[in-house]
Amino acid sequence: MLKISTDTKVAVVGLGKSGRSAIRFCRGLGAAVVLSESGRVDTETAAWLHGLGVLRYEDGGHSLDFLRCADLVLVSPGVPHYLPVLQKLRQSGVTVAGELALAPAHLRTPVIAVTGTNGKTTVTTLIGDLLRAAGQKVFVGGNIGTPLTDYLAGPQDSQWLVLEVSSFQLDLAGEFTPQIGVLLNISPDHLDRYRDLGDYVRTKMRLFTGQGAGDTAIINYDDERQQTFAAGELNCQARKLYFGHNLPRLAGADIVGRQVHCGSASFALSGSLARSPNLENAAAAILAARTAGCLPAAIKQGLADFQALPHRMTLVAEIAGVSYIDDSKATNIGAVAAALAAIDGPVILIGGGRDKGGDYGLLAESVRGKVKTMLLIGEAADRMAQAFASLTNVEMAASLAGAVSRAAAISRRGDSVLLSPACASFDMFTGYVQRGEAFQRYVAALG
Ligand code: UMA
Repeated sequence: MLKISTDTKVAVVGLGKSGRSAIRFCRGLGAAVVLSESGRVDTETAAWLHGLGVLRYEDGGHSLDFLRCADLVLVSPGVPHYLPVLQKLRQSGVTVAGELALAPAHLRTPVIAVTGTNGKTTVTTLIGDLLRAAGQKVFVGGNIGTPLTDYLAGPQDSQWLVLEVSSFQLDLAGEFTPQIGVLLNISPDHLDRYRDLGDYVRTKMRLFTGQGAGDTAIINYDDERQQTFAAGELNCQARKLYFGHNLPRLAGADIVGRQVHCGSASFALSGSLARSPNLENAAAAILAARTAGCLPAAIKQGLADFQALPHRMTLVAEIAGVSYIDDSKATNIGAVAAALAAIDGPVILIGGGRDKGGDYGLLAESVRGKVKTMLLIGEAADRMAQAFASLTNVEMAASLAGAVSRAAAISRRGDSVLLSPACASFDMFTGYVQRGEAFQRYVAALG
């Protein structure tokens, strides 16, 4: 078990949110800490490091000589775990881990961990809301934006820790084991980081592998990949519960129309939770909350109060009978397929951005007959144009602003203009939030 003490020499790799939090946590326990960062450390940051007692750092890259003085190399999620320097460190006996690996020794609160390709943030937030509605004290964190080590460094006074967990975090999770693990769905994503889809699927299933008989694995019954894995390779002792449609004699949350039946209780969903994929997300969250002991009445209250998160199928405006929808969070193919399935009527789709190595061909059936024009922006535009030119009318746009004004010019009453990019945003924006906000501004300017 990975335990930090005053005797531990830690090298933190990457100085983003996770790295900064890890430094605070390790220094708080009196460990000797150094930092390795691929970017530049400016004078203000150097002063911050110095103030925390981090007396040595390297920037502009990661070197073996610098890192091998550590007992533990603590790697930020955005740093690929297969970097040659990390592999060499492992070979020479240095422990290389991510923040989740610190949980077994340092965490005193039970964990509900949520992973999946899409819907993680919504489900993590919703589970937090449902537990709070049931009067529980909850800390919500992880990939959602507050690193686990922030919680570890504090009083740990919550009854439950609800963690959004990314595949990047699972790559180096060590013996991390949640009491309740929720796997929402798996579709191709991050194939610029994983060898192939199988590699990505195995990483996601890692959530369950250490679980014991007292733990619960919540699995998507409708997801064939999970079914196959659960029936075969998944070797865990946990109780398995399922969410999905028409569960045959399986314990879990059964979705029938807009209702979720869970044991003897039924939950009627409304608003944004009543439509796919949020319907499935809500079923997973209800099941997790019931497993954590929440009573149906409290769950119903939490569901009724839930506010949909921004940039996920958000209706921005209706102008001249055309709906403008911001789905900037759709950074992969599965999310775009779900978005298109949720819209009735013709769609003008704005897509593109930084390519993540996915197979756009998987969207062929979703696009055919539904997308009347595709407006492409960013680095992936050429690759996407090749994939879709035979299926729909494809046009290139120099910017998101240009794509919005072109969409307004060609749209007709009853159409939807959908920003659902299938790509990361980092070629043109700081993140999906900035991209979605820009879309909303351009749409407002049309009005
Ligand atoms: N860096 C290196 N070496 C490298 C690569 C990066 O030193 O080889 C440095 C960068 O220069 C930068 C730092 O590492 O200074 C960035 O670290 P990071 O990318 O791990 O980012 P953090 O700010 O620590 O944020 C991370 C998660 N980021 C990623 O997984 C890419 C955040 O998830 C998470 O909210 C945060 O920890 C708190 O837990 C974001 C994300 O995009 C939202 N996640 C992906 C997703 O949801 O698809 C997985």
